Amino acid sequence: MGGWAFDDAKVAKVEILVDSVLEGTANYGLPRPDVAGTYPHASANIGFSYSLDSTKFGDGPHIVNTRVTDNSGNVAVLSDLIITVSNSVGTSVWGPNTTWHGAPQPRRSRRASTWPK
Ligand SMILES: [Ca+2]
Repeated sequence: MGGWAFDDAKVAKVEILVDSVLEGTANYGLPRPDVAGTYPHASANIGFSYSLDSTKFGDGPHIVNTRVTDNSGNVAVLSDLIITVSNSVGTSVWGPNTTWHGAPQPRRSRRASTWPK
């Protein structure tokens, strides 16, 4: 899964939560030149990606949140992303605009959020 986030100063870390529990830290700093078209003041490398191991979760709906912390310690939790896990059928499962690792389709990214100033 992936998205982007930027701050008025600097993003310190992007974390992924599943059902309100910290799952891990996303890889932040990927190039997202497309965002600059909408937000010219955004820096270039504001993308993030995270590979979520769906086998850690039971089948059914789960809530994914992205938690962004800036270098001043300010925290923002982005809006809920509902995903549906279905490990039993042996295929990767998609949430809205979300790409799981191992899925046959090319990566897509969702618009995570703009950062509140
Ligand atoms: Ca800030």
